[in-house]
Amino acid sequence: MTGFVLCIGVELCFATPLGFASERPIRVPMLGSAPRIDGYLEDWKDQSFSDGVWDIQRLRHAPWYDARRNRLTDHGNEPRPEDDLRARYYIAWDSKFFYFGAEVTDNVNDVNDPNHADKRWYFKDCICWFMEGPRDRRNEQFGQGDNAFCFVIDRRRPKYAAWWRHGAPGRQYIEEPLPATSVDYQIRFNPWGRGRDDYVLEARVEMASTFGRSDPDWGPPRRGHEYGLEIVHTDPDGGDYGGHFIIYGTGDDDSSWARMILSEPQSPIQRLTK
Ligand SMILES: [Ca+2]
Ligand SMILES: [Ca+2]
Ligand SMILES: [Ca+2]
Ligand SMILES: [Ca+2]
Repeated sequence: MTGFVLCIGVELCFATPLGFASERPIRVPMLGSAPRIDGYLEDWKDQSFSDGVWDIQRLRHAPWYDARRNRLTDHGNEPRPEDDLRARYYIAWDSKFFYFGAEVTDNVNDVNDPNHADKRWYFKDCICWFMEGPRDRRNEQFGQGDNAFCFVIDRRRPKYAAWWRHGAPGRQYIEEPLPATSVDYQIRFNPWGRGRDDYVLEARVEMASTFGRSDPDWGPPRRGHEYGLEIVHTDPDGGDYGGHFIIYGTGDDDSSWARMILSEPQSPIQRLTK
């Protein structure tokens, strides 16, 4: 007997086609005090959710890995794959905002897109948090409740560098800059003094003016609320479409995104004396 025969009702069949979306959920801690958005994560990263360093070798063993979509490109004279792109990602929440952080090793900063359009963040160095809130069991592609908060790693901070792809009731793929009043972010380059194109990204996005617009069912955040989460990190490094990490999901289908639960505050890891 196969697993498909055991599907009871439409919702279960939708919820489990990819296997990993129903794995142990990501529990994202609430912050007790609001961070300063200054490009330094030390004021909150130990209280946030992070599951360590991601590089292409680790991705290769993740359940959602697909070599066509999780990829790096070779332009000649490349460093080791892990020095082409690797990162730690951080996420937390409070009563008004989601907080996003990343510490990134990248060999080349590339934000020049030969066919630039404001919405083409995925042809530039960019980190994008895909989130559905509230999470439901419908397969949607940037429909109601789906939001992508994208940060192009551009020293010039153009208006399109903080981008919002989202849905709304009856609408998909609305593309616009994040409203200036909804977002705050900082990028700090060469944070460790070993590579001029390494960077730290620190950002916050207001929930009510984003999730509240994409889904009338959204309500102010409470512990236990369930969201969907995927991270897309792009790294063209010259040329057109280039390197991609896709973490916790397989792309735009929100039913593939990980379950994420708003959770209680978390104390930093304590090290023992022996
Ligand atoms: Ca900070
Ligand atoms: Ca790179
Ligand atoms: Ca890059
Ligand atoms: Ca959905």
